[in-house]
Amino acid sequence: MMNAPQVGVVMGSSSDWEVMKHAAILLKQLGIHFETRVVSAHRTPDLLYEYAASAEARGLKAIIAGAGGAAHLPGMIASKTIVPVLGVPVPSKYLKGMDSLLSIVQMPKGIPVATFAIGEAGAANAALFAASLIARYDNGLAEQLNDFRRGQSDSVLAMELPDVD
Ligand code: RP5
Repeated sequence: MMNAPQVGVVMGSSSDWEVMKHAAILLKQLGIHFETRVVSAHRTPDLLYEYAASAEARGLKAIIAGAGGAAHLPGMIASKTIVPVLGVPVPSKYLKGMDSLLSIVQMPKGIPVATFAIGEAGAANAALFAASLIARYDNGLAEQLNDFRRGQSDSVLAMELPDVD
């Protein structure tokens, strides 16, 4: 079980990967074991139920779920598991992800989905949030997160602005 995934990164289509890979990149950077899957709420509903229903027993600590359009994937996964679901609205062609955002964030009372920003920032922040959840019980990871924050601060402190002509 040493290398069992702690975080699931799921998305409605491989076309979501360009956004969702930013969650995977950060999880990898932090040394968190994760798995990636395409699970479509409306095109593979049986797979969705199986994935969500088995998540807790498989040891997942968080599920990052990204989808675009009528983005019911995060909410439907949350309906079948008490593992925390972190929803990432993927930008859509016509409504630019506003549809995805509202579909994910407006969960009716009783089944929560934590909702992140539209696009890459949301995917990256969902990974950092999953790391924060796990770090409550993992001192090594907590230290890594603090290092990450320090690195960010250092890079901003080192920023220089151009002179005016
Ligand atoms: C959603 O429909 C997916 O999450 C994706 O964002 C969107 C388009 O899917 P594809 O037509 O690219 O497979 O289910």
